Amino acid sequence: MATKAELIELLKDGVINYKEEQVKQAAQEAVEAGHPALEMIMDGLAAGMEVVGDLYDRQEYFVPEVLMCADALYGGLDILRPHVPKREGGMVAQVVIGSIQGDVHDIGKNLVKMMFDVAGWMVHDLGRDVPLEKFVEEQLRTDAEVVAMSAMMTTTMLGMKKVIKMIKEKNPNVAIMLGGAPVTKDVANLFGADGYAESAGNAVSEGIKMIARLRQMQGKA
Ligand code: B12
Repeated sequence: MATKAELIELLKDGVINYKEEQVKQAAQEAVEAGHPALEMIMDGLAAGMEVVGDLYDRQEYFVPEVLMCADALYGGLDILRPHVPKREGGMVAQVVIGSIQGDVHDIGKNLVKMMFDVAGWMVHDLGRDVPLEKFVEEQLRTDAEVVAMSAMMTTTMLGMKKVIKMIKEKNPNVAIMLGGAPVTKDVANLFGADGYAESAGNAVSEGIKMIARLRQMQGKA
């Protein structure tokens, strides 16, 4: 029986070297041994995908390899995700989330979605390559307090500025959060967003802070 550290390494290595079966087996073993699923996801699967990003940037990997790595990651995520415990007594809030129009990158967005979900939020996931107006429509339909958008390309991130303008025109009482590799705190401020988080790990705490500010402004604090 492999140790927790060995399983994390197997998950990471399996994503990097697109060994989907290895990832699934390690994920299953981690579940059976009762290891914390969230740690397995973040330190194993997500950490592996970060290495894949570097390999792609260095042109050692190309699109086909990256797609196989993503398949391996999702293979493990499907097994581990149901075992991440939901936090009890968290803030009850709603978030609309999606990857912006033109952008099919959704791995990071799905990790952020998972963090909101396990924190007890009601998550409305629009998926990827989401038309700009869809964010506005979904916010109005659900009356969600938070809209979270992900962009992984410098070209697509410009769409987020348009969405912010459209949403604020229709409903100023919404907190909008941005994220994704090319997005920085400065970009988020420049686009008129209410929040920004660098990683899935701090997205929920940023969301809670945004809602607190929103409620304070509305005199509901
Ligand atoms: C995986 C990947 C793909 C996969 C996507 C699979 C999928 N289902 O997502 C595939 C192969 C399909 C792909 C395609 C393309 N890709 Co690509 N891809 C990547 C790669 C290698 C890794 C991205 C990733 O998943 N990282 C791992 C996750 C865990 O990290 P993350 O996404 O950054 O997310 C974290 C944070 O950013 C944050 N976060 C993310 N979203 C959000 C949202 C909120 C609200 C918050 C708070 C936080 C947050 O939290 C996450 C977890 O901590 C990057 C390289 C890189 N170094 O990032 C290129 C990269 C993003 N791709 C790039 C490009 C150019 C493309 C293509 C145009 C390539 C092509 N020639 O066809 C196409 C574009 C297709 C399209 N229209 O979108 C460029 C973008 C360049 C730019 N700056 O504009 C990059 C940077 C590579 C490069 N250096 O050139 N790609």
